[in-house]
Amino acid sequence: MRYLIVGTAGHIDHGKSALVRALTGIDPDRLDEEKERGITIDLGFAHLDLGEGVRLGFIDVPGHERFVRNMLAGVGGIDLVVLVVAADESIKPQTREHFDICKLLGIRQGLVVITKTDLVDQDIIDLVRLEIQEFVRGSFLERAPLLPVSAKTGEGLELLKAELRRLALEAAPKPEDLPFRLPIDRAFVMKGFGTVVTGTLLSGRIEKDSEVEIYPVGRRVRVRGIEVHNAAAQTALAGQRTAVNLPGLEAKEISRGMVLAPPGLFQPTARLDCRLNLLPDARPVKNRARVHFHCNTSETIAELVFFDRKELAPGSSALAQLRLSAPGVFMPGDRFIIRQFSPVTTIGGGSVIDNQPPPHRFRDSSVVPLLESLEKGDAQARLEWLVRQTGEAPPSVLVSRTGWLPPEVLRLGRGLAAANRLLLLGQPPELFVHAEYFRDLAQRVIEQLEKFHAQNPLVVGLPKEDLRSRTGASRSSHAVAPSALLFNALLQALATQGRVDLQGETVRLAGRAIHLTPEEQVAKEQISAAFERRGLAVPSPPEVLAKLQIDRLRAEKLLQILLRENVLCKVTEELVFHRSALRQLKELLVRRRAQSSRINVALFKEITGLSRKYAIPLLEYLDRERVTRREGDERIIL
Ligand SMILES: Nc1nc2c(ncn2[C@@H]2O[C@H](COP(=O)(O)OP(=O)(O)O)[C@@H](O)[C@H]2O)c(=O)[nH]1
Ligand SMILES: [Mg+2]
Repeated sequence: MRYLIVGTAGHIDHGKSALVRALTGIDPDRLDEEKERGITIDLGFAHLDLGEGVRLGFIDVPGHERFVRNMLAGVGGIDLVVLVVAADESIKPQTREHFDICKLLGIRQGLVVITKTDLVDQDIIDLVRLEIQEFVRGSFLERAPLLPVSAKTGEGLELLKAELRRLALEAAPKPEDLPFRLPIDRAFVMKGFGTVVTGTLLSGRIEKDSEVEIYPVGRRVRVRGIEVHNAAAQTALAGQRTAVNLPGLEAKEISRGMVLAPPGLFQPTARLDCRLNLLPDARPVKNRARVHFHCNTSETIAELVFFDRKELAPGSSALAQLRLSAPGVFMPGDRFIIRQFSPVTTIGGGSVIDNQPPPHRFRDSSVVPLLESLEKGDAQARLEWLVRQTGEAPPSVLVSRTGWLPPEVLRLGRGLAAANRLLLLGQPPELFVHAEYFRDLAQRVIEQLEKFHAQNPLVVGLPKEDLRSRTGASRSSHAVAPSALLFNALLQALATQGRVDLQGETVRLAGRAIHLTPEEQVAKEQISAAFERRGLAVPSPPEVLAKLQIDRLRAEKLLQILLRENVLCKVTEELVFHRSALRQLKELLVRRRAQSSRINVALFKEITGLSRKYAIPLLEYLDRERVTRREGDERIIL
């Protein structure tokens, strides 16, 4: 079964709605106001079974220039366009605007219908035919069928159906192997039934009873029912006109432009890097111009920022960033339309290249070529480019940035890993890392360590976390520290290569030892001696350091070295003892145990000759060292 969406296009009153009704038997003008005034205001829907496995959904659009924004909400999902031109009026302004929109949206197939042929003579029809041929020259409709019909007499309708069937069988089907995406074009409440949303399913499939998320508001709901072309269904497939019943929602929570998609899979964004094409008859567009942005069924205001120019000339094309005033879910490849801010006319359109661009340095000359490679590359090249752009990325981010299913992202990632372009860290892969970034980071780690050792000859190494924050990304335009997962893998790799030594949380260059100057050597011995000489009644460290010939900072470092070498031992923040004094104290207690295994503070003070200031911290130290164990006011010597 082939499901395709046919959209009408053309000037008001040229017979679009009448044609849909004549073909399908369904009146697409469903609103009371539309029926009363005889004009189409909002989108209308109908469907037609053409046999041979072809089912068409029709989206009838309003032709009035005031309702182009409604037209834009419908035209995003169409596969085939029926450009309608009335025989008695020929080409009019919205014929042009609608056709421009179809071209900008990259619609590839369709046909032209000359309607109301019953109102004119054959030579007028021939004249209109010539005008249309001129009008579509060089476009995707250049070689398309051009069919005269009358919705009133039915003349030409059978031929039109045959051509639609032929085109439908030729058309490329919408992708089913992507996550589902249903841009909402209508939301309403049905009494006793709850909220219903409708749209054209752009990709994937929606199952009844499955959970969906409403983007960008983040509401999650279970699908209670599905209708495809007005018949209840278990599943809706890509390309089908779909109605979804969502229980427990207020109609006002949901509106045109929101998107139904798998829960948690996508990330709404308000910034898009894109290719932008300006229509030949538009006015030049300045950098930072505000425009109306229409994509799928959504509409918002956007600011245009160019990378390489101050202004875009009519008829030309450029890369640009769009900054949206409201976030939405957009995928690379999505087509959009821009309309001038005021007066509102269609001036251009384009396609999304990057839906989550990192902050660029806008004058950075590498941005444009990189975006161009992302625009042109195949799936694997694009995935690699996205990872390269930020250096590292979890698969979930890549799903959201590509719009592909997680297994597909993983499959392509594994291919790139096999080609040594990426590293996949974690099991199952939690992180994709670009191989060049990994090498750059390794280089930076070594450089940072060299710099650190040069500046701190008296320190063994750098704490891991400090080193990580000093190793910001060099590839990307913004310096972000590598993630802990990546950084640990990096250090492991460097350790395996014998380039760094890891000692707990400290990292140093392999083989790097501390080199003391003769002056420092002397000072170090003086510190050690100063503590040793005083036994347990030690001086305070600042007092010792103040007496040295070298500067305070280096003296502090020497003290640290002595502590690390276990020559000195820190018992509290203020009290540092020489190892030998502590050893003697322990021996004293062991001897004491021969007499009695119990000792209290007073006795401890007596046998050591120490004041309370030293006695209490030392006893607590002995407890920690399991030389003694506290029991009430006393201690047991163990
Ligand atoms: N005589 C004649 N009138 C038509 C034909 N198609 C549409 N009309 C009339 O033209 C008017 C506009 O038609 P409608 O379908 O609403 O145009 P739309 O604005 O393009 O949707 C209506 O009064 C229709 O009855 C046709 O083939 N022959
Ligand atoms: Mg109409």
